[in-house]
Amino acid sequence: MTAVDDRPAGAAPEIGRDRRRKEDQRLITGRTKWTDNIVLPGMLHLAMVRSPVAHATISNIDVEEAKAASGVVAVITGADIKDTQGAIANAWPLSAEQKTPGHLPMAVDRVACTGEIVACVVARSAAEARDAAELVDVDYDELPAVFDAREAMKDTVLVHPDLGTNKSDFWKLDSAEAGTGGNVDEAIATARESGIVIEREYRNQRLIPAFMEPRSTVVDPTGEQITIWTATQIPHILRFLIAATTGISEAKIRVIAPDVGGGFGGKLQTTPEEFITLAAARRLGKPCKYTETRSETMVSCHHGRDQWQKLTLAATKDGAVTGLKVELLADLGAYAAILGGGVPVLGAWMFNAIYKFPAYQFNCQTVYTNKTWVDAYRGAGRPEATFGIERIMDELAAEVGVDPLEIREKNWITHEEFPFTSVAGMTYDSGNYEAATARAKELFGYDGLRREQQERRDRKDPVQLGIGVSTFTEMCGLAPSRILGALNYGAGGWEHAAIRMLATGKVEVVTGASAHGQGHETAWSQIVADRLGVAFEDVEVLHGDTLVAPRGLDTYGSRSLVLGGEALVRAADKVIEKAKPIAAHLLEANADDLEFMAGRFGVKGTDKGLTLGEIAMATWTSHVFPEDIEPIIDSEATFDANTFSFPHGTHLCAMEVDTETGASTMRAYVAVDDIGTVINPLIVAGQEHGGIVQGVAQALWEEAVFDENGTLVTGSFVDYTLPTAADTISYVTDHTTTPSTTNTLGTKGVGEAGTIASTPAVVNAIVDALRPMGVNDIVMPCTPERVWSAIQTAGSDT
Ligand code: MCN
Repeated sequence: MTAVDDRPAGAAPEIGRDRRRKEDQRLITGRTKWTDNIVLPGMLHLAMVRSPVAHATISNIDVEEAKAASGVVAVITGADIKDTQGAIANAWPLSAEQKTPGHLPMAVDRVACTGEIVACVVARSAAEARDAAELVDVDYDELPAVFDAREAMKDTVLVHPDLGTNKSDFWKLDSAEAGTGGNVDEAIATARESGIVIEREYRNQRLIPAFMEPRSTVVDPTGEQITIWTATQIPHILRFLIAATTGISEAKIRVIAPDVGGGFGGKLQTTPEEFITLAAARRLGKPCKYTETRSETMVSCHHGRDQWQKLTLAATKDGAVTGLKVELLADLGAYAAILGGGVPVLGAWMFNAIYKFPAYQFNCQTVYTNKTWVDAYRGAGRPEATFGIERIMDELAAEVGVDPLEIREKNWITHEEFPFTSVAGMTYDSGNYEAATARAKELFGYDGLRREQQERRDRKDPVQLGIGVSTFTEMCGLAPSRILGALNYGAGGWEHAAIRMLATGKVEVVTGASAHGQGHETAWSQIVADRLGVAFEDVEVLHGDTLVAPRGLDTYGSRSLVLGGEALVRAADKVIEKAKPIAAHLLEANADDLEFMAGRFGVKGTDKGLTLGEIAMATWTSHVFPEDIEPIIDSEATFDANTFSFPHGTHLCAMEVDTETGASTMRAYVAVDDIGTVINPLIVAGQEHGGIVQGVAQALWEEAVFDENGTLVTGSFVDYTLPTAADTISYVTDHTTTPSTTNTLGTKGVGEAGTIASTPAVVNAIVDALRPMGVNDIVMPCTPERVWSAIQTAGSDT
């Protein structure tokens, strides 16, 4: 972790400076408005009644006993709010043919997974609501259910009988058909004859987002506007989808995301709970609050990943890849969530990763099962793809008998080849994989660790050392509207910023991004401070309230800096542009004789000048301006990029694996990411460390497990192994800098990089440790039991 820069306030430049986050004081002390802290006069509380069964029709709901319970004001069933509750929208169907089941926030007559809401109790206190929820008596007529995606493909048991199939959609990208490369089947056939073909099946297990603050919603239906406070990543998109599915005028809805305690994709959703709280508040005419318990989060927040991957890699005998075929089966769970099938399809442009494969085919089948629905979880589609390709590249290296880094170098796009259009048809603007890898090797002490590995092998040390390599690139800055439009996505990909110059010289920045832990207030202040030449401390950043920041598309897909940051730069430039004629007028100078430096317009060749603050004050006071000058210098800008930004990096991991017990311990982890210009290295380090641990957790610990009845076995932190600080080591992070050409700051996103790269780095390290024993795969999470079993199986095979 970098040291904190304690240069004096106002010292330029701000960009590239380690700034402690402005928002940390209130976040860490909890002295802020989390949604659950909001208390309104006469506010009522909701508790949800959730289905304990995975698939059933509801024959009766008896609410009488609950209604009579202490403090209860109402018990609401799906039938009561059938026409007013809105709907959970799927904004990203893969194609017009996608089979999408209707998804009401509260089930009316059938449930398709455990945890689905069938009724809610509204009471004067949360405790009374919860107690009474136990008294709601629901008769479920159980239906057959299917929990395994491969089994669901057979359509023997239907998740949604009305759809007639469990198959949601199929999506294909073929380089020969797209004209971006050769025919993959031919490449595989040729390799079978004279080269190498590696076929592998990988499982990307289901994960559960585990943010610190459980989801919570408060709705105040009184007054002209309905106000909704909610712990969400997407206040703007939520407002739009509530309006679109309930018929309430968008102008009558104000959504506020107060400080939000993490999301990791889990709050990139329009949740049933939000819609139900809204419906209850409107029905009763009173403010209503709902805050979930952690167990409810586990079963009802959408889950992530859950893919079965089949990869076929064709190569020459010396390891030059000639083709890659990917066949994905993605488990959507019971419903198509907001991004739903769109998430696995992002893999179409990611499986080819940093490599120049001559032929490529990506096939993605999405399928419904009777489990919690699946959607974006940090990295969304890109970690899954990176896992598959980085695992199989290691297998190729083993087959050829060379170092895993050598096989990557043989196949990657060289620095001179940028800009490079990949075999998947995506043009990467910039990158330098050689530089990032060289730096990672140096920090890691690669050659020394390889020597130690050999020594341990030679002396048959029961604790073997494995070295895991993972290179990656990702497409972030989700996403250019033109690309999203081509992919059937139901929203644009621009971002908005406004800058208000206040009379006192302070600067108010309004951003459409909606941070929930990423430190935008700090980074945005740094950008504005540099661009306008004002003090970092004088910039206030407002966000997450559709009344204050009416334009925005929120925070996900590591989009906020590359899009929102660039919008901010453009708004700042407009402020300067608007201020110039005012400065000329006030200074009685010709505008052409003015130069803007460090926040001040100076008349060239004189010491006369005015700061932006002084100009803002002049626009506030009764100064009279000529008619052709608008007496205000506030500005706004919207930015929509031409393409994604493509961060990349090389992650190296050393794992010590006890071959007698199967226990794996991390010894070292180095991440060198190239994210272009770094605005705040301290924030970036935090993003990388947090991201890496999430990926490591997928490799080693986390997995959502359902039993044969569709009950979530890992429904609490007792069974779902979320790592703590005690389970991690301190990762070494560093950067190389190849500026992005997609925005003037030259930045690329970092919010997901660590998660994308780290999972294969860890698994590759464990497999690398055990490869001499005949192990070439371990299913995630690589628990000691699984590692031990893999060793035993390999031993009995040889
Ligand atoms: N940054 C920087 N220089 C760069 C790139 C980024 O200084 N070259 C800074 C940015 O200014 C910003 C932060 O790093 O403060 C992350 O920026 P960016 O990569 O644009 O990502 P977003 O702000 O759009 O955040 C989304 C991303 C995602 S998709 C998930 S998931 C995620 C993540 O951010 N969830 C998080 N990081 C998280 N961090 C916290 N604490 N909590 C979450 O829920």
